[in-house]
Amino acid sequence: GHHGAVLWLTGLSGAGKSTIAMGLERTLFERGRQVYVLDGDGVRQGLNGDLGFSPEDRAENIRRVAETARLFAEAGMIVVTALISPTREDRARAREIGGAFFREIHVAADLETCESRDPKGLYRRARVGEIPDFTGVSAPYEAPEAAELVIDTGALAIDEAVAELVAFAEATTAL
Ligand code: GGZ
Repeated sequence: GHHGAVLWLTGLSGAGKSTIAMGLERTLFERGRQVYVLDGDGVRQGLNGDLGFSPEDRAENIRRVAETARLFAEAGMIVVTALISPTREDRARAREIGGAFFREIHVAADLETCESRDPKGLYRRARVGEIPDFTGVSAPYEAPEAAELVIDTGALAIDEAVAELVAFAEATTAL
């Protein structure tokens, strides 16, 4: 059989969290698994539409997504979250909420790589002061020290990164 999980992706803006989360969702769906992606960008349009990017608001964003993810995981789904979740403290709280379902996955690309990609032009705008408190530029990102999985999206192609995540998800949710 199979059981639920919370696969908690953390990493800088532009590291590829959403892209590989969607790749995982597609692959697992094709294999008949129940999988759902909770994307920071998406939940900030609805459930967390009242929250900004202060440390307090990020903490609340992360807490709500962790609680939501846990509900889905309890129902047997594989939940993939894609939030920057920049502080160790906030991720430790998410881990507590997720309990045995929780797996931390560092989507690791260094700042230089993410900034050179800059798919939405946000780094450029952050550098000229148009976006305050931007993670990696004017707000901190604390890399995980003991993630269950590190995916080097600076070096891997998208399909290779997705394959690593798929293998991890299959292994961690098989009974
Ligand atoms: C970081 C920001 C900011 C600031 C807007 N800092 O790459 P994106 O654009 O599409 O995704 C990022 C998203 C980050 O939201 P999260 O919910 O993942 O963040 S956290 O876990 O810290 O709560 C980015 C965009 O929102 N964005 N302003 N100041 N990212």
